[in-house]
Amino acid sequence: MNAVPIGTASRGDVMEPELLAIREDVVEGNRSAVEAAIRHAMNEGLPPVRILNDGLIAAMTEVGERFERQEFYVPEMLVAARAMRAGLAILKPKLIEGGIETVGRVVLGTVKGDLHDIGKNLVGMMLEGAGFEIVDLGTDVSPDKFVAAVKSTKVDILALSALLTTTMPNMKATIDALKLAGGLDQIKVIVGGAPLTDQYARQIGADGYAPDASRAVVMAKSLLATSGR
Ligand code: B1M
Repeated sequence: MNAVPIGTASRGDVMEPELLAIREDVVEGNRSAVEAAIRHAMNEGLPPVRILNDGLIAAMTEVGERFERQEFYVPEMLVAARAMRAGLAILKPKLIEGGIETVGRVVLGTVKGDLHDIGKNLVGMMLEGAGFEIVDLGTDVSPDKFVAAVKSTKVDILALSALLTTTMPNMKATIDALKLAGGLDQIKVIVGGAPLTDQYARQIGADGYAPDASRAVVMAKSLLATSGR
């Protein structure tokens, strides 16, 4: 592999040019270039998790920073997000490779009022890769819709995502609705999303919090283990 030291990853490693190209193409919202760059990085043998973390996710962090500095507006965020999703679609089979046996069923969604779904989709992919069966309700999901979904089928985990401080309270509303519905105490609730903290998760009555998709898998597995599954 051609690892030219033209950049540095957050952990101080040498940043491969393939990853820098992915970042640049996502930030520019150049979908076809992102697709080509992902394929190239995979062909060069870069691990899918590095392509994800140091390429795609790093690019979206940069997009968010530009938005904060008012160098980017919603349309730029949107095209960058579309480019990232196109790249993720190519990476997905590699990320979920190895998941064979169903270890539990997860109902997943982004809470009401919130349209962000890239992180949620990643969580779904990683859980799928770990052997979970995923029922993805999408974005802007009301508490009632979550409750209806967990009632209609046997569910082990309810996984809620929120990216906005204004929609975080809808996680609590969903957990409250679940409690109110009754008879669903065996369902473990995991929450996550950039503005969340472990403390907030505990405050709203969630069973677990995960800061990223891989730790969502660890959390989901440990909750099932402690519930005796
Ligand atoms: Co939005 N947006 N956005 N946006 N957007 C943020 C979140 C923001 C931080 C940008 C900023 O100001 N720096 C800011 C929120 C501020 C706040 O509330 N704290 C913001 C804003 C303000 C808005 C609007 C209000 C803008 C406007 O209209 N004025 C608007 C709201 C629309 C709505 O939802 N009602 C809006 C719209 C949009 C787009 C539609 C343009 C687009 C979303 C496209 C899409 O998702 N399909 C968008 C984008 C792309 C972003 C940023 C730039 C990137 C988000 C992203 O995809 N990150 C974002 C800035 C940022 O986060 N850097 C921003 C990559 C993704 C992999 O990370 O989603 O954090 P993330 O997921 C991670 C973890 O959080 C975690 O694991 C994931 C993978 O490791 N995780 C979980 C997530 N869910 C989890 C669940 C779990 C466990 C872990 O368990 C269940």
